[in-house]
Amino acid sequence: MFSGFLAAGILEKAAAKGVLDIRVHDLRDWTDGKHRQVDDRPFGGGEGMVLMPGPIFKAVEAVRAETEAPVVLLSPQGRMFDTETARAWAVCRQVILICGRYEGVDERVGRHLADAEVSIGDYVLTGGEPAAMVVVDAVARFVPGVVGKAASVAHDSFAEGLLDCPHYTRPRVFRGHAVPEVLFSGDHARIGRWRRRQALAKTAALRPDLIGARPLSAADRSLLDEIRKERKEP
Ligand code: 6GU
Repeated sequence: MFSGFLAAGILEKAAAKGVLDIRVHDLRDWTDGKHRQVDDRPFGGGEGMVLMPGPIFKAVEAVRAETEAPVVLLSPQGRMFDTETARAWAVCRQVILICGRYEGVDERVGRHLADAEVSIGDYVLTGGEPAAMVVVDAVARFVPGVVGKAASVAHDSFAEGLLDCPHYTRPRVFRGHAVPEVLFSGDHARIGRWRRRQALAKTAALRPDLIGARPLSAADRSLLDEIRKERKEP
């Protein structure tokens, strides 16, 4: 599942440059017995199988190279993964991600091995692997040297707590839809204000929760007031 993800694009280039080193481990390498069993039936009965703690503890103990490396269990029961968490993990020399599978993971993994339990959204995946790829990608963007221009990370959606402003390229008119005139004005201060206003308007319309989440500058507050008046809202 991971080979295509790691063999293309920005992550592959980062690995080739030596700024990123993503390793994938198979829990079955830490099992005993010829069946290399990683799961068993749930105590108390019920549907499905549960990942046993033994192979997971052994695997983490074997791959841990930094005593302070955060150990993260990926599960739909976790705290929501966000940009702040991505930034925090990007400065760690090692992060260990455990992918849950089947009906679940023995509770002792979350309680006594993992430092954090993290979910990528309110939906259930068949396993933690796609979630691990999401987390790896989001964290990698904050690792110095991974994204070409540090400025492109600094201005992305959520970097400043707002959704990103719209972007346009050629052609100037596409199927009758024209690019906003301001972008051809050559007035970079005006373009900057327009972009900020667009970002604020989009965030207020689609993600009002983000607007309340952090303090806004006086300039942002007056832009928001304008936007709200135009939308005839209180
Ligand atoms: Cl981290 N794992 C699984 N299995 N499902 C999820 C998830 C994680 N985050 C959201 N849904």
